[in-house]
Amino acid sequence: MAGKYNRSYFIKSVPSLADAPADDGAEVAFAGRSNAGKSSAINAITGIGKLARTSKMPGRTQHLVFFGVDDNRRLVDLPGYGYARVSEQIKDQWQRNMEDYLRQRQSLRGLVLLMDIRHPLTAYDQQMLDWCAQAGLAVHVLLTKVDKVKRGAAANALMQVRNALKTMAGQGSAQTFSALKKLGIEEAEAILDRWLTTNDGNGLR
Ligand SMILES: Nc1nc2c(ncn2[C@@H]2O[C@H](COP(=O)(O)OP(=O)(O)OP(=O)(O)O)[C@@H](O)[C@H]2O)c(=O)[nH]1
Ligand SMILES: [Mg+2]
Repeated sequence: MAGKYNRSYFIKSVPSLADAPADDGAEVAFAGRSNAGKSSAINAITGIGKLARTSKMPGRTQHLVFFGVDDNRRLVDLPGYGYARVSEQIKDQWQRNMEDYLRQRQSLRGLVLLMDIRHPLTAYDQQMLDWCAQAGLAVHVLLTKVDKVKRGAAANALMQVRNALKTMAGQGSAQTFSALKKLGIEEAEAILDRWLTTNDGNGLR
């Protein structure tokens, strides 16, 4: 059902986990290489065009950005990685931030991992998958910008990623996605719905 996320709102943008909102309720995070389309995907799924800031210039912000879906549920736009021109110091900081977040965040129900369909499974993507497997965290891969490739190439990339996910200990799934053409929104929403439904069976209305 469309429109479940359309009342989402900005909560806060923080440089590290210490400043994050209270760790209660349920949360889903969006991770991926800089420029993969994390912020665009959040905007497409919520249907709120300028909720998350998008940019043609990768690697600008290293903040974790929290959005409320309602009082108990959040979406998080994580810092992008793999941008060559950031310093080693920032890369180290990113690693610490991500590991802390994935290990410590109690309310985290699953990770949406975005990969540009033209360059899937980079070393950093693999590292994210490994961390999720170690943490027993569910992962759903969005192969973004599917509007940029031909049907056959899209199918190949999807197969390649699904094969990589099979080797993971945790649960993993994948789909193709386009924020631009609004492709794959309902499939992605269904995953969020499942993850964000709390233990008392209290789903989103
Ligand atoms: N063609 C096409 N372009 C897209 C799509 N999604 C995002 N983009 C473009 O890709 C660029 C990066 O998108 P963002 O959503 O800002 O990427 P991000 O992952 O949030 O990047 P960082 O915040 O730097 O980590 C922008 O120019 C978007 O317009 C898509 O589905 N199709
Ligand atoms: Mg972004």
